[in-house]
Amino acid sequence: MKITVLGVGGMGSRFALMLHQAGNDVTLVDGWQANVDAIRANGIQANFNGKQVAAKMPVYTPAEIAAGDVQADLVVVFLKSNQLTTMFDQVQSLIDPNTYVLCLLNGIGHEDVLEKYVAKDHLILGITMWTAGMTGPGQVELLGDGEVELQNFAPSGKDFALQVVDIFKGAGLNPHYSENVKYSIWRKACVNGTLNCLCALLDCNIGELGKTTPAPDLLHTIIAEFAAVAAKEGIKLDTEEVYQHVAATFTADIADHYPSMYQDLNQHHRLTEIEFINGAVARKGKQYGIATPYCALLTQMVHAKEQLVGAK
Ligand code: NAD
Ligand code: AOT
Repeated sequence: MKITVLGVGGMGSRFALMLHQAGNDVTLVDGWQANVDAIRANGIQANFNGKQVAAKMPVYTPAEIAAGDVQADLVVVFLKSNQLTTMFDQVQSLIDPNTYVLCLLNGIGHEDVLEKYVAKDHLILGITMWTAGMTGPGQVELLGDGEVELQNFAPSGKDFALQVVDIFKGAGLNPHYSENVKYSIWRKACVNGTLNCLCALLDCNIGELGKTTPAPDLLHTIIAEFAAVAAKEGIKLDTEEVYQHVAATFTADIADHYPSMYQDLNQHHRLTEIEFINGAVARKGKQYGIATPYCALLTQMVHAKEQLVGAK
């Protein structure tokens, strides 16, 4: 299977590296020229659980994709939510009627964007508990372990989704076939809707957040808002199970992790995915007549901080 990783930041580098190390045919596409140049010169360079590794794979810019004839059986997307439309507009030639697209991005509603570029029966959705961080162009830190949950968006995509599960298993990515990926996506959105914005605003990592006395109440209240909105979309979140799932990260290996929104806002002064996480819940809450004051406030606070740090 020819695999293309679209978006070779922290997570794209992790998945590309692990799939490549397992012997798969992996091609990279990225829109950050300095990153493409560094990967072309030195490969993806990673601190992989304390061991320095480097791996070279073919790498292209979106303009090179538009001008060439690179094709993929599977496109694994690891862009930021706010980059999806711009990038897919540029790389449409990568996706022919046989190409499947797998989206493991954090956030809610990415299928609405992706359906414009790939047929529903070639769309695979999911979430991942792996983490990653960029330390410079072509350089990433890949610490700890994680897992993946995925499912075909339309019933006819199941055989291909199961093939992806097998390939990911071979690469040590700990995949599980999800029987209800929408539930998985909302459950993961609760992880990001609590940890990402709170760590970014409070300037701390997950473990430090967990040691503060307001943390349990903050988590419960935010998760309750996500659950009330999800219920309107037919997803019944088990709020206590979700709370335990999020709170478990406070003392797990992942406690030292600075969530991607912290990395974007506090380290790299980049715009965040808040509109696709708490912002999406606040918008949907308004639409359904459900009060979501914490999500609305957190969204505004993150936007205020984006402006204060001059995020781009
Ligand atoms: P990332 O920001 O590292 O990379 C995404 C894209 O942004 C890549 O194309 C990258 O080249 C580009 N980029 C990165 N830094 C840039 C810079 N300084 N200037 C210009 N372009 C730059 O994103 P990520 O952390 O890999 O996240 C991808 C998706 O996975 C997101 O939806 C995220 O929420 C999700 N996710 C992230 C983590 C994590 O630990 N990082 C964990 C689970 C899920
Ligand atoms: C994370 N982190 O999803 C992953 O950084 O965006 C992120 C992210 C798994 C468990 C806890 C946090």
